Amino acid sequence: MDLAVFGAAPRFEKPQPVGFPLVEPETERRFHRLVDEAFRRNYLTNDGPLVRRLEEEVAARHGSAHAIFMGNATLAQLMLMKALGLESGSVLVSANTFISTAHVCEWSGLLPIFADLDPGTLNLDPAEIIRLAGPDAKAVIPTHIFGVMADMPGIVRLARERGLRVIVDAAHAFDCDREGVRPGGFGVPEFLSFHATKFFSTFEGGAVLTDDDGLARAMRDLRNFGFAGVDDVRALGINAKGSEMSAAFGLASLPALAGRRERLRAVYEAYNRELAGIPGLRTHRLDRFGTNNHRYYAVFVEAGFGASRDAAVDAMWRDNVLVRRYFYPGCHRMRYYRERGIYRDVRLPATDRALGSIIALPTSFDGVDWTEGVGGVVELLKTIHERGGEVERRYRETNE
Ligand code: T4K
Repeated sequence: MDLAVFGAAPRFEKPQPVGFPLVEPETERRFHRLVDEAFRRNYLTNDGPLVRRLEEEVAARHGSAHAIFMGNATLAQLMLMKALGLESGSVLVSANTFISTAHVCEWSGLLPIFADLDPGTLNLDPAEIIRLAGPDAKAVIPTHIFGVMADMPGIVRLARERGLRVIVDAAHAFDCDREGVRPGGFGVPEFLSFHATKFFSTFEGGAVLTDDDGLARAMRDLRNFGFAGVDDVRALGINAKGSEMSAAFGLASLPALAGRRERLRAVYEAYNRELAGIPGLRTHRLDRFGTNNHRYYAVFVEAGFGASRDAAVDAMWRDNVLVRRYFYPGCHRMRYYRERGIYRDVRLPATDRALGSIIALPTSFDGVDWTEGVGGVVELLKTIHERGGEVERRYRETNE
């Protein structure tokens, strides 16, 4: 096959993003029924019955006492940090995470200290707690990247020894587990994201999972301006509520999750099988320590592939496969942080190595079925490898 980078027609007619929203026809029909119900009830937001039902379902699925639904995961993290009284000092954050994880620390008045990753999981390396936790450290925030859960037993033990709080970015980890333990099950609060492109979505949305009744209560007040009751404000809250429409979409999606899991697992296995023989392309294992929702799929472009990672990414975009380099270049190298003196000398070699070679591939496809989608992506990667020298030259010519 020829490549679009050499003038051929794109392999896919429609752009294929890594995270195309998952909306089955039956999900859409259920959503409309729930929205009709909400209109008839004339109750659209502020802790309504659909939000409450969603919270019960999400908590039960994860074996947590509470799920507190919010406008998105960023706000969920912010409310959680506020409820825990984290307002000054520093906090250890994995550099390999979405930028919001670090930004929320700054919004909360804490200084993020960026930690290196464990190459096997791409998650915060627990040994970094020993290296980086200074006297003003208050907390550590690991992220379960691509649903592979962090070494929670190791992290919780080291953090407790140093008097640090642990809160967890479980944005990718809905329905995932580590040796049977789900997010929220390690004795520390975790927050989920229900963004449109996630395994489970409420358009925008997120939730904190916790077994702590007091913490749950505090977050419910904080998300609603700090109201503890009618005309009774007891905390500096904000508006972090999720609406009944968002909850309706979540509830409508729940019955479809078993089917999604099956389909995404089939995609994961097909990629593993078909990419195995391509030299210089290493696949990221998602289910070594537990089950995964397989919403993400990642490969590493290494020596022997023939083209660089960025040349491969450029070629794939031209063929309408909108692969991403999640979470390149790492929070520590984002301009906002990098240009400040305190971050200039941060060295995280394992993070730089992983994020310099990673490509996240689509796991759902627009306008083609998944077998054809996976087949097309694999064919593209094979061709880019076979014509690696030319792909690299063309990339350099067009980017000089
Ligand atoms: N922690 C972690 C580890 C996270 O990954 C995230 C969010 C958070 C915390 C914070 O969660 P929230 O506060 O958002 O609940 C997207 C999402 O905006 C972000 O929510 C998500 N992580 C992140 C991994 O992905 P971008 O900048 O990559 O999104 P964008 O707009 O480039 O979209 C990705 C692709 O999906 C595009 O090719 C377009 C396509 N797309 C997107 C949407 C929204 C569609 O085809 N349809 C759509 O409706 O951040």
